[in-house]
Amino acid sequence: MLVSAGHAFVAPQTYVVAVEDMRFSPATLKVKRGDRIVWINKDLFPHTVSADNHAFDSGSIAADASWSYVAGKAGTYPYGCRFHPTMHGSVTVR
Ligand SMILES: [Cu+2]
Repeated sequence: MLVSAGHAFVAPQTYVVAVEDMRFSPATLKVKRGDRIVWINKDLFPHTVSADNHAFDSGSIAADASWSYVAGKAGTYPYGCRFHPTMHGSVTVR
């Protein structure tokens, strides 16, 4: 176990968000800076993962494909799918 200045070092984690049935699941996610988030498109048509403030944008994710992003600046990032305006999610970075 790595210890730095008396604080336990917490290794970056990977979180998976399924994109399925026109939904992001889980729709809300809390992560730490440096954590990786992987969106996996389980639908039969493309989706995007596009932050409202343009902090990240996957572009088109084909069926059965995935896209990942490493969380940067702290904050809350609502996002959606540019192809389907009813799809919404949110990532909070601590
Ligand atoms: Cu979509």
